[in-house]
Amino acid sequence: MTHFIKSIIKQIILFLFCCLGIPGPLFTENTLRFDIDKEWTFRNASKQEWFPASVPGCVHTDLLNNRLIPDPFYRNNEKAVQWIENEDWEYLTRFIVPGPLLQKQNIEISFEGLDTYARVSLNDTQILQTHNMFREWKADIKHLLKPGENTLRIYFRSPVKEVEQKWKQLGYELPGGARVMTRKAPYHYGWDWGPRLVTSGIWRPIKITAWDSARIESIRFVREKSDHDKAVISVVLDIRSTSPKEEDMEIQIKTAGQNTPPVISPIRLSRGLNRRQAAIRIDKPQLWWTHDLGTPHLYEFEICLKSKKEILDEKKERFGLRTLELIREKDEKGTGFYFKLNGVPLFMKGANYIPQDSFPNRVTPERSKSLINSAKEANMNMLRVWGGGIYENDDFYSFCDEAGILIWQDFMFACSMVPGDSDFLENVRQEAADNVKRLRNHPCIALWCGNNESAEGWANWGWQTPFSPQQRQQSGNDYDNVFLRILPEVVREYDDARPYWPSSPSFGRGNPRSLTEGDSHYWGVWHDEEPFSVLQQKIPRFMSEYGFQSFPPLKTIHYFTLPQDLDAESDVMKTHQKHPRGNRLIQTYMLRDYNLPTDFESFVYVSQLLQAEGIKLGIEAHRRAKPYCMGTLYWQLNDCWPVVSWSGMDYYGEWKALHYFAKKAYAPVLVSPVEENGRLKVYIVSDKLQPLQGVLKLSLTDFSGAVLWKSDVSCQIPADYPIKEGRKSESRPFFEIETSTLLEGKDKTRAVFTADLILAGEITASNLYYFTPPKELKLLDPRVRFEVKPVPVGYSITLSCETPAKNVFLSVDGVEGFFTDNFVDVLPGRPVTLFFKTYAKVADFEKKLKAAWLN
Ligand code: BMA
Repeated sequence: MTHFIKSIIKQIILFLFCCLGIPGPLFTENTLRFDIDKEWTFRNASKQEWFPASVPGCVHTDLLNNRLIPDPFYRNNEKAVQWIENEDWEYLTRFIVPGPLLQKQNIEISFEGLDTYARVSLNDTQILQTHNMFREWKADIKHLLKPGENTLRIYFRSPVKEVEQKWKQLGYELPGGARVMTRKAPYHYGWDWGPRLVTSGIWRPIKITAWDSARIESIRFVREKSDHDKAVISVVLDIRSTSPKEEDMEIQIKTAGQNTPPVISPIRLSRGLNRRQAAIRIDKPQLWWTHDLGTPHLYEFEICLKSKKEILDEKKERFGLRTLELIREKDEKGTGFYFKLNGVPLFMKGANYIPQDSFPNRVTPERSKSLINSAKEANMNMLRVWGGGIYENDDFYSFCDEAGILIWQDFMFACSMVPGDSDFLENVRQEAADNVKRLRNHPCIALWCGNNESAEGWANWGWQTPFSPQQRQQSGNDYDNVFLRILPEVVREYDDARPYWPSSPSFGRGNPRSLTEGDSHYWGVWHDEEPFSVLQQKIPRFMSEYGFQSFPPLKTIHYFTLPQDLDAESDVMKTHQKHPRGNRLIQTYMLRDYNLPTDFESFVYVSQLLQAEGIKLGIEAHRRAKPYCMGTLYWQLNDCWPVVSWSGMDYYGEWKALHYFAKKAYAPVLVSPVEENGRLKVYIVSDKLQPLQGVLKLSLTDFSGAVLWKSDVSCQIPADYPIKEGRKSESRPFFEIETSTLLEGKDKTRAVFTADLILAGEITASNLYYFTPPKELKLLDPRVRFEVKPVPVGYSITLSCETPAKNVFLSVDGVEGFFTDNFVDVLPGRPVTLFFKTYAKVADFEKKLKAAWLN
């Protein structure tokens, strides 16, 4: 049976269903909602044949599902699918709306995401022309919708061809290239970690909403006041009324899980948009905290619009009670930059987030949830949603609300300047308003930031060189219009409680102010080949980017390669390495610290260690510099396809060595040994709000496990930021010694320093310190022993050894599961127990368990 006949039969069934007057599951009483997500077909606009399509979706995934293109992520296929961006694509569906919906006075269609240049027609009448992937587009369709079959047709013009003319007319080349003419995810055009896959399509849902007389258009919560005993929240509603005359109605607000009666507030509405508000009182309020400081408590409200006891519209929304301030106070060294959550200064620990897929429609809520859980698991309390991607789906922010993770939210501009014509500016204003309104009730959002690295590029990267003075002036003005005028205006208008920050970083590298004020991106390590140790010297107020690449796990590489591709320099591997000097930089750094691996598998493994050790060094330096430095977000948390990149987790969510290392380096209490001016110092950095008392157990052992030196230091660790005094505690060393005294008469290539912090009788934090780079260590065959035991959800594995086994990497082929720790150093007399969590029953687990370590 052809797709078309199947579709007709389904439509007939739906029609009969509706004639019987049985309301479908998508209906509330008075405001009716209907998703147009079925029976879609699509075609290349220059061809005849139609194929089934998914909505939400995109051209690439539809072509892939119909087996019309090979998987763009596999081997070199990216190159083979480039033609898609030059074509026009057409989507079509036929649908029947339920009878009751047609009876409503108002019927509106809304498109939550059309990517990008689309002409939308309903029953052969054009209803919209769209030109921004990030906006929500709406049209009144009451006069067009009919009983029986309706036809919705969306014609997408090639986003690349669309701007060719305009780009030429501009007369000068804006940094960023022609993509800057289009309000579409910048990373679709390729990035130094991402393929060029310029797709088109209906990437978010399409809905019809029908109602009589009035409906709630938007909701905003404003925290009026909150103390220990009570909080007052204003609920500000934008209600659209279409009644010709004034009408008396009421707003009713119930707080879920509270025994208090609902708040009822009478209102009078006139035709058009009405802003009305009601106040809710909460006794003994619970605040929203990041997960490291407390519970991310969320209140859920049911908000109803009623007319004469009839419910006209109802919505559920959540809100977290919290204050969040960006504090920038002048001090003797410059100007501080830190966040205060509920009055508590908070050191931000996290990473930069990019879209999880080149095709964002493929990202399920489960994938987002698991990614955010991984961030939380690694003790991160902030992610930066980077400006070259997308404003994420609502569920992404809901998961962050629940997980207690803050979001630094960029507007979607990255590494480019902008055009300045009035259409473009208006388009940007609408985009910002749509997204600020959509996201402002999420407590997780800490700040709105104008762009990524555009100010830095303009000041530092020679962008102005080819410009005439006039063009320079023009481009500078256009930048100011968007980032210093329009975006802050939108934030002020719709979300004035949140800070706006024009650009990340605030000052480019090389500008001394980048280290004394604002946020900073430090890329001297990597781009300029500076040693990792420079991260210990160039300490800014808030490090919002720094990073180093590694290869993804071999398992992931196997998904996109054939055996003959397993070489860093093969064509296929080079397609999956987007930084022009990437492999060379990895190798240069690797040679400094490691023996160059002789096979590809070891190269992959060592690349991960190199990255993890480098970033660990940076994280620890930033944390030791608290409160001068108050945040560290490395580049980057995740990937959008399988690739060699700066990520700590790959496209499949697999943890690289970096994510395991970050988890330890971000732990609430950190023990950090470091050599400074010939002295070995052991810092303790605590993010706990309570004082701690413990013992620091320090020892120096040789590679046979013999103790060469040891010392116990009792420690009174002050509470981080005692709230009452309102001051910030400094991190400081709790122990120090001349390195030469410690090592006197000992072989530093066969010695390791161990620092364990014992709190309440348990090792709460520990760290190891070696005195030479790994390549100089005299590592022998460690004779690792594995003791494996089944536990309720998986296996426990205890590793022990005779001489140090450095960075033991465990893997299990073909079994879904997760190691709670990995890449660990096992020392003689210091066994390590970790878990492989799996629901699978694994026959012969021990035989399947593989281990590798450094030699
Ligand atoms: C930063 C980011 C990205 C880039 C990364 C690695 O500048 O903002 O633009 O992918 O560096 O080069």
